[in-house]
Amino acid sequence: MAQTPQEATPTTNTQGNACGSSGDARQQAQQHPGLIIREKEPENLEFPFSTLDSFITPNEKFFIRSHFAIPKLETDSWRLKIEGAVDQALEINYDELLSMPSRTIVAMLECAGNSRVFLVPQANGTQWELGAVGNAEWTGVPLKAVLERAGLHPDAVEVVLEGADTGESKEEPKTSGIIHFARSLPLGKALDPEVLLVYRMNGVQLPQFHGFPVRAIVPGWYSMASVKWLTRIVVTTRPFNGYFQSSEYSYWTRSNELPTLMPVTEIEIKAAIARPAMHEVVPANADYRMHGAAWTGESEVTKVEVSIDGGQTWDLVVCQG
Ligand SMILES: Nc1nc2c(c(=O)[nH]1)N[C@H]1C(S)=C(S)[C@@H](COP(=O)(O)O)O[C@H]1N2
Ligand SMILES: [Mo]
Repeated sequence: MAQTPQEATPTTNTQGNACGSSGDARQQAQQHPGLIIREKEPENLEFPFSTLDSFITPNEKFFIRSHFAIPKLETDSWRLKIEGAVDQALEINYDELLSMPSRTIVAMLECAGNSRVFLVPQANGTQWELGAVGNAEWTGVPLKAVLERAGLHPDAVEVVLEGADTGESKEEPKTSGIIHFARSLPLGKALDPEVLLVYRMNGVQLPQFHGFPVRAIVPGWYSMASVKWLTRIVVTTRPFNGYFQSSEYSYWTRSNELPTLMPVTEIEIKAAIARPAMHEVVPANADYRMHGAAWTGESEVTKVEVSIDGGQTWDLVVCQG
């Protein structure tokens, strides 16, 4: 995530809407004092984007997006199953995963629903402002290495990543009972050496809310692809059309004049201003340093411009990172 220089004294305000509510909410605010609560059960918490002051987002400020209750897993009993169209189904334990060659990369996560609150007309779903996004350093084992260990069948087409978390939607679109969170990757993406099975985030053990003990990180894709609390990998010979890539995180398009439902994948180019924050009053006739961030999915940001006259003229922004 490229970002512009920061202001000297960034604010460290906002506990969001946590103030003055129930004991639960207070406990929540204490547990995540740096985040804005969007939903309490399950925890959906937003990074206050106006406090952006570093290229890497610290763990305690990293947004949390969960569909179901957070599963409580332990390293001792954790197993990762690899099955489906493979030569040898595998079950890997935590120590085995950690003993495999690892990689450390910086990758950003952005929720596909980030900035939803600004949509006109209003859209259903969590009303994220700018902060369902973050940048972290991740350490883990390439998914590719685990798939190669299992041996892919020649007719394999996709790799489904399944989380240990389960739940049910009783409202439309319903889920036909209890389901796991799961998403698939086409084989080409699954074999990208930067797609990792991650157990460390910003130099510490992966925090529970971010998928402890192991999650996938799929750089360049909206972060519904980065499955947390990963416990099962299924290699399929047909495209998967699970709930989280058909009823959710998908869009209608046309191919050969036929309407087709496509899963959401690559992150779109975007720039966001951290300061001035929304509704912030900027002093007249004084210097003011604006800052923010710009990012893309699988390409590079080459330049960022800013306009302070409603788009009539544009100035180049200094980028770092
Ligand atoms: N198992 C599981 N993985 C998941 C989710 C989930 O609900 N369950 N949410 C996804 C979505 S929509 C997002 S935006 C990211 C958020 O990751 P974070 O909470 O670490 O920021 O996790 C993804 N992985
Ligand atoms: Mo998301």
